[in-house]
Amino acid sequence: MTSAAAPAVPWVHSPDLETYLSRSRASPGVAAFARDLARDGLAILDLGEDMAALCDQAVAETESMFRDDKVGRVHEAWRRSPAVRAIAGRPDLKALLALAYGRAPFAFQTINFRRGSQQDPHADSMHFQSRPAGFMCGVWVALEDVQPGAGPLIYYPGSHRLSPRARSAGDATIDTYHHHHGEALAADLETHGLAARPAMLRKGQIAVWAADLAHGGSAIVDPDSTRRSLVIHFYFEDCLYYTPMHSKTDRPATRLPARVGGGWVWPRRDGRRAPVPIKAFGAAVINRLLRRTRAF
Ligand SMILES: O=C(O)CCC(=O)C(=O)O
Repeated sequence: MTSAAAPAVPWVHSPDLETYLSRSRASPGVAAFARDLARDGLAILDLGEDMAALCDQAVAETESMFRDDKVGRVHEAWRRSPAVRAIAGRPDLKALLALAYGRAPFAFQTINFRRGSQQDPHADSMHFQSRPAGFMCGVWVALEDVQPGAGPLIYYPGSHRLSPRARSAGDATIDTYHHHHGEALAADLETHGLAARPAMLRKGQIAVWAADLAHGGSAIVDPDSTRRSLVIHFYFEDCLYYTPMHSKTDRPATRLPARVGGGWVWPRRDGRRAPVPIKAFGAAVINRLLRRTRAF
């Protein structure tokens, strides 16, 4: 650990978690949440009545974005939906993540779903990495009660403790990256006998998952079902952010993440601003312009 204010390892992944929790005087609910996240790699929490009302508002504000049946997911709906923006910026959520990780979180991406994603098992750290490692997490928000036939989110408890997920492309090329890492993860899960568990959340509940946790979407059994949900990806401040798929072991492809709500968060290394390659800067600018001017 560098200091209590900026640990080099997220507290939820630290062997000193219990000492930290007693020192930080976390409420019993928050302490239980942090322990679940440490043990399983995913923890579920209820953020109360007003969260359920915000979920209804988010559904009302985003439903028309799915008018075209081919639209399965909507990126960055926070730009048009005040409720999505409000959920991603909730002070209680940010306080919870700050306590669990020991650094200040910021949301850098939102994705809305109307139906189950049926996505193959993957770990977010295959796409989003940080230095120090592990300062990234996903937050899944149930915008309605999850029904068993609607393709619930699934996760593999304990999989976040397997060998670290991809930190660089290694031998994979950009074209083979997903296949390569998807297969390696599936083999790892089988070797360790880890089984999938469905996350049956009620409207307004959230699931927070660790960057290395294997998760995905199960098969949709009821073809008429909806499974409205919101995924928010968080990084933590004072880190270097990079994309493993474009990185070599000694050369991280640094990212310039856009903060949900506006602005960028400059990557930092050893407490100082890190250089952002011109390509990443250009990509961030183009992305911002496109998101402003284009339908989702
Ligand atoms: O909601 C789901 O079914 C999976 C979402 C997911 O895996 C992700 O956004 O990383």
